[in-house]
Amino acid sequence: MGAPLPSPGVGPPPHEDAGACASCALSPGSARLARLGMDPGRYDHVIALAGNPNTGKSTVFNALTGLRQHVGNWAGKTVARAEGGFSYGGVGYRIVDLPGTYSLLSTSTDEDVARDVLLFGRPDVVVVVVDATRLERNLPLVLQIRQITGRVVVALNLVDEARRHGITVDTRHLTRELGVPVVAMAARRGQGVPDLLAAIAQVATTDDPPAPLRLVHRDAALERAVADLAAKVEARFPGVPNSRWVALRLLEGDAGIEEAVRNGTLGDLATPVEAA
Ligand SMILES: Nc1nc2c(ncn2[C@@H]2O[C@H](COP(=O)(O)OP(=O)(O)O)[C@@H](O)[C@H]2O)c(=O)[nH]1
Ligand SMILES: [Mg+2]
Repeated sequence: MGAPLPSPGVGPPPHEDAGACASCALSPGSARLARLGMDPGRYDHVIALAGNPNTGKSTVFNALTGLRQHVGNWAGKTVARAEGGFSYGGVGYRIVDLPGTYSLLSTSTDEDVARDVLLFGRPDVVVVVVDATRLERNLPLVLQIRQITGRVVVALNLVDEARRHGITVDTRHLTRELGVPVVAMAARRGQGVPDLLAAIAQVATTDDPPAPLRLVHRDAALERAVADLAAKVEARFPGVPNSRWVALRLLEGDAGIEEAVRNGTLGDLATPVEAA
């Protein structure tokens, strides 16, 4: 385990973005976007880009940063993350393209990296890219992430593909159900990018994000055990985010989390590192 996010506010000031989009071939709604490639300069907010494999995460990443990331370089825990930046409305964003993951309850190394960043890296916004043609397969991850944070934007991607299959998704209904913005996109064509940027800006700057969804267990004994253990985790690792989640994983016998508690690295994860 070990993939905390960089802290904001590091580096030189953001590039001036006035007029930068004259060359960026996006619709007028995104005229305040400046793609900053790998060098975002100083940034105000950190975005984590999550989602199942093949949902278009890297395509969204490239649309926002101007980079040409094909697949995230996440072959192992030590490999550098795909990171880039953009500025929007004069605000600097650093964005981290996570490896594809189906679940935060994962066992594979790649999925651990995504899980660690989402659970312990404290991103300001999590953009979850979902495949509109396979919504039922994609929603479990969205719901798991919603249990961690309310600072979520759902990028409902591949709506062009869905349309071809006669599938339409009621984004307003989904927004209501999930309690966070859902933006329809066909990222490969740049469609939906202006709406995505607006949603990211709104979620990044709100002082009052929706509360994380909280699953309360009907079994009183289990609920007590979770609360007890969560309190112990907090006492041992002060300030660790998502102690309830950690407690649940421990009760379920998650070997990775168990080891992180035993060897103390869970505490390291709670401290976002400075940017390189
Ligand atoms: N039709 C369509 N294809 C897309 C869209 N976005 C991404 N793709 C394609 O989906 C595949 C997976 O995209 P990629 O960004 O690598 O997904 P990732 O694995 O989530 O990073 C690639 O072939 C993309 O060109 C979209 O909006 N519409
Ligand atoms: Mg990718």
